[in-house]
Amino acid sequence: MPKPIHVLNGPNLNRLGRREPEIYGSTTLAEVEAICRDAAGECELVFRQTNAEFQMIDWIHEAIDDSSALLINPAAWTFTSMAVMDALKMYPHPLIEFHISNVHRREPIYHKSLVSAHATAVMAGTGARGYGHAIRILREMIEDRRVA
Ligand code: DHK
Repeated sequence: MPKPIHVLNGPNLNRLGRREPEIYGSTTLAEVEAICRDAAGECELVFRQTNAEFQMIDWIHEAIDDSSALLINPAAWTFTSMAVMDALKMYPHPLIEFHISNVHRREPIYHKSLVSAHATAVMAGTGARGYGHAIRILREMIEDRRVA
């Protein structure tokens, strides 16, 4: 039985839909989860969000041991957390760093990711719909490894 794809979301993403809609759009986190589950098809999916850094670290450790791929939107921790970076450095399977907004067109504080050097791929600026595309890409990456 293949291990699940894990989708982890960082701080303030629980407020999607109400949070700066001009930047993040009107899609809620629950709708993002539905987008992910639809894209996952028959693949098992673990979908989580936290505002607590220790919880994110613990979930990354769980994904290291029990997932086939990881889609993470670290949100603000992308730019601030060496603890999240150090945890993601241990991740051995396909990993996509995802941002709803194009962080490179925003304030300079959003331009230096601590995560990107440890990700298989980075997606930014697609809007919430990109979560579904990221899941489909991870499914293909998992399959590529299986047939390699
Ligand atoms: C979400 C956040 O909360 C910000 O801190 C990031 C990211 C951008 C996003 O676009 O999904 O900088």
